[in-house]
Amino acid sequence: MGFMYRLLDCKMDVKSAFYLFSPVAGQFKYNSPAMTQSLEIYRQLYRIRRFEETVLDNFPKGLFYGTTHTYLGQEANAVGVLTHLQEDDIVFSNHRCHGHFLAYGGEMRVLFAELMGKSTGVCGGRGGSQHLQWRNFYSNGVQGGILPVATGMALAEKRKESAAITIAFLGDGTLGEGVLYESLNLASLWDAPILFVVENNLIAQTTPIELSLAGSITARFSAFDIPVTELDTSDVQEISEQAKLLLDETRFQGGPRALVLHTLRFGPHSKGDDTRDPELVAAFKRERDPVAIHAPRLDPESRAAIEAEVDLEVEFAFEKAMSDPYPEISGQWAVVSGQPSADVDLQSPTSNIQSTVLKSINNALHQTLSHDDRVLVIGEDILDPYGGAFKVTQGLSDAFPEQVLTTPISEAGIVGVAAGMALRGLRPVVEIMFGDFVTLIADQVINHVAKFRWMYNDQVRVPLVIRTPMGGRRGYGPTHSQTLEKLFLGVPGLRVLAPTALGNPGELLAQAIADDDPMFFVENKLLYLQKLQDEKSLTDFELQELSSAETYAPTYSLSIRRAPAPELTILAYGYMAELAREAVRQLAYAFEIFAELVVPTQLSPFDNEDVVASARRTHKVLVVEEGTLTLGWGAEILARLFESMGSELMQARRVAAREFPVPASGPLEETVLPGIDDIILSAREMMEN
Ligand SMILES: Cc1ncc(C[n+]2csc(CCOP(=O)(O)OP(=O)(O)O)c2C)c(N)n1
Repeated sequence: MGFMYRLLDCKMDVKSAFYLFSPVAGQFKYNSPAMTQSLEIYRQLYRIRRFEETVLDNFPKGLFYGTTHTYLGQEANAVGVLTHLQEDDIVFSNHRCHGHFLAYGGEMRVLFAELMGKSTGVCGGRGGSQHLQWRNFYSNGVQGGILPVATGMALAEKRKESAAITIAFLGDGTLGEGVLYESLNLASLWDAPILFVVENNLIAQTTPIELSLAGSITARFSAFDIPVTELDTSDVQEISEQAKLLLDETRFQGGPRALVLHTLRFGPHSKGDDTRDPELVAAFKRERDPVAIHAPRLDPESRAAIEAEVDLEVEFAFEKAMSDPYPEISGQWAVVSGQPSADVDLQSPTSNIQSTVLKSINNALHQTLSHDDRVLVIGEDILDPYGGAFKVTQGLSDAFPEQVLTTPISEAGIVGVAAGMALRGLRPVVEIMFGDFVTLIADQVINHVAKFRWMYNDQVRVPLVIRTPMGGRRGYGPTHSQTLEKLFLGVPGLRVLAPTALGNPGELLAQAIADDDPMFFVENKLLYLQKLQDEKSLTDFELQELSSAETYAPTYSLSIRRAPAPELTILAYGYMAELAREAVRQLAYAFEIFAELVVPTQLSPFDNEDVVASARRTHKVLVVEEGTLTLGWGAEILARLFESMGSELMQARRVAAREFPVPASGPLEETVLPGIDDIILSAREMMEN
């Protein structure tokens, strides 16, 4: 069957939609459906060409923000592959995304507007050239990071039993990123319906492939048992033909596929940064121009008509975008105070005071898994009978084998995959075995998970929870004992929660799972076996739940029963709140120093009000944390208190870990980590001053 006839099979919903709404639609008289396809393909190639030329021509005029990575010379790849898309299929693109976006069916005007930073842009001017989201099209500008996310999307669609498949684009330079290989492993292990398209243009920014790539490109995919096809052409027909076969295989047989396209970049990497010999680039243009290769297949009249129409479309789109307004930002970003999603049937996990923090969290996972099949628990070694390194997931995989997924040791890959699943409507809960390994997920959390909602102009949600045990005092040594949540405090779009033994930690987790925004849920290891505390069990204390912030994450206040009014505010979270409670008790009974202990369960974004209210009563604040002192949570809180209270805050101090890696030896660890005595000493010194 010839190429033209194969094309007849393809459904082009997105593009036909574009065509219907195009300002130049309906002006053609087509001879046959095959000819229609050929013309349409030329239109797509030429649209990308003209769009990108216009961008490069106008950049020096200062009309666009940031930078651009044009798709000149590579047009046949996007058009050849995406011509076979079905309506629900997903495309995840990279920094060089304009061609993919236009071939997906995106309008020129919104893309110009996005580059110009206008409110009518694809993402309202928030994303710019590299960060686009429209329908099932996504792009991000961090090399490699998109690949687990795209894999997760494919897996989500598979789980939902939709027919949608995912296509992810990457360049040859991105073959150097480790997270790609985590993604290929997961995609192959879990049979993700995804096509990886490598566009090998022989150069990454200014680094030629000889300096960046060892070994074979195709062998990289074969090593993971991913069938791979290689093409060295700029002919859209050849690419389209192969892509159709691979996409059909992915769609109907399942599992990942790879297409390696050897291609050539005609323009600079971004704007004025082409380090290649101009003669070489000129030769590329002479010999491998996708537009020139396809053009002779059209009769000259139709071709001229298409070109005239596209030229008009470019002009019209550019002018419209130029006259569009700029966006504005007003107020705070809403994720400061999260609320559980309305479409989640939130069953409050029961809290039993005989229970421990661990049982409470485990119980919440049981209940959410049983009530909502969108909830998945994903992590390393979490299956029964082992049930996770700290046993938090014990019993889950026996009860919900389909919803509990054990993974390879691939922290970034797991979080990326879960992010993709969350973007497509699932509610994954990822366990990172030790909090120390969150360093490996930083790119996923900071550049993907936390950014997606805002960067994509509020068009998406990422209901993802990342749980992890943090902290020392178990003798695990420098890489298994740290308190690293400060790395994620103040990341816009991410909420950091830390349960304590107070109240119902399981309920806090259930609410986090029901929330539409991403959560980082920090569980201190030493809290796991602590009994839950309530007013009855805390015989010495009055316990109050403060509720000035509009969030389900409570802040607690503890003060000694029937004691004089507190003269000092102590602020602590997680396991440090347990130590601080004992310190408050001893301060009262041994030294007649009365303190109010304030215990937040939401660390970031942090709502000051409850602490300020307490500090206005005591004028003295001591902040306790298990992480290192410098630039920590306590520094931020005290800065905020000074900003709100000025000289009304008479004394402020921090108790935190000393600036060492956490040692394994017990006595050394005790010296480095803050303890009850440190809190008492600081409190006494403050009161003596
Ligand atoms: C993680 C990361 N490192 C570096 C960059 C800067 N950067 C942007 S594009 C690029 C080259 C990418 O090369 P390749 O994957 O071959 O794609 P191409 O630009 O050739 O399309 C680099 C280094 C980035 N965006 N992300």
